[in-house]
Amino acid sequence: MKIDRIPDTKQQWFKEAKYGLFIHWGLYSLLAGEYKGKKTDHISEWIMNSLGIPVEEYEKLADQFNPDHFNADELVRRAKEDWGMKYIVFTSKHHEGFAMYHSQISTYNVVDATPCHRDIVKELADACRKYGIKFGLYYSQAQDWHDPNGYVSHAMKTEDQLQDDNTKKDFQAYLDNKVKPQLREILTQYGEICLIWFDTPMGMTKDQSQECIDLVKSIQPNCIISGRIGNQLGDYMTTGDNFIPRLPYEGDWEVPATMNDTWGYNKDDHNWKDADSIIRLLVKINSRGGNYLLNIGPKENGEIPKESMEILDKVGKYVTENSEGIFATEKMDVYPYELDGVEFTCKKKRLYVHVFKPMKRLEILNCANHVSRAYLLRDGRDVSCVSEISCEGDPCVSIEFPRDMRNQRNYCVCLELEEEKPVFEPLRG
Ligand code: FHN
Repeated sequence: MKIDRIPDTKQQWFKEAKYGLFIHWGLYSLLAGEYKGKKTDHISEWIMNSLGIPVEEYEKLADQFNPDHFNADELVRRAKEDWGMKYIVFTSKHHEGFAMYHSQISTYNVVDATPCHRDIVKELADACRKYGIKFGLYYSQAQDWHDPNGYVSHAMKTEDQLQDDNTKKDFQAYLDNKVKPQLREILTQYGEICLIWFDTPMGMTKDQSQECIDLVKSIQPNCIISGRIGNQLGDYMTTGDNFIPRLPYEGDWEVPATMNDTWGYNKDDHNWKDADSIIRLLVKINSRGGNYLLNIGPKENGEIPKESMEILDKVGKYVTENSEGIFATEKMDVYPYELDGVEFTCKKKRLYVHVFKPMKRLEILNCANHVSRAYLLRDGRDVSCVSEISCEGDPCVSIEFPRDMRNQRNYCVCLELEEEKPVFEPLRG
């Protein structure tokens, strides 16, 4: 499909944000990937769909939702102060159709249908305001497995069956009677909402996507619309899950990503990425101009899995120590090359060299810049760096890493450039 416009959020905060926290939490978290002895092999928040749990049975899960370990204030504080994140996106309603806030449209919500009677969106919104971090909401606008007219995707079924199921529905009625009123609620009850993270547009027409956008903007004009509103109408491009675009991308974009293989909590998913890989992914995405929205899936009691906390703590250390080389960086014009153990970011007259493996020396071939000063972002210590012509006759910037850093990984060197931006020239050969 041809892309005929460059998505632009027109929101400076999003362009500078680079790193955010996604939270998938709902009734599916109670099941943690297993229902009546059957385990799902699909992402756990899809368990209702993938194990074919009837609506009347699934609804009853609400009776058990009582997350006495959930502490929105502490979670948000950690996201902001320890993990260095700039925005949070929370699932106000996922495909299961259950509202994690106090909705007047349907009693199938966390305040009216559960014993805890807590408005989770409000708790998070208040904490975000307190700590000064942007707050956005995920809302599943097309799929709703609880509403008779919401779309259902059957991952296990054939395309024909899928068409059949959904074409019998009055999707417009669902849009008018549930989606739009609920969007109005989440946009009027919780103060500023920085973005609505729409998802899986499925068969939505262009007009239907536009109706949702118009409604959002009529209430909060600065609220950003995710790419998954469909029909290429989003304010930014949302990549595939865990997918980094292979080609340079001009507009604003974001990669939604997991730390293991699921979004909602799954007690059997132990396939955690290590913190080093996540740090590298973050910087790689930032280098190419994108934001990294990294997910956690709280347990039924609200506890955050300790594996995700450990990863976020380690990544947070890198992010806070090297924040200058991450936040508000600009897209690199070129991806110099796939260098083993190194990524680059840049900002105005600075090139940041992120080092992810032990190194003595680095030759940045093709780089024709003149470096006036090089130093470690971590502590401001000077690093030896020269701009030269390599013995083959090509432009090159060479860095000698300080002796005590040569066995270390995960640090960043800032190169102050005489030129306005990084200049990479083809090798002359
Ligand atoms: O189906 C959803 C999935 O559950 C999850 O919310 C992800 C996050 O990007 N979005 C959809 C799949 O792409």
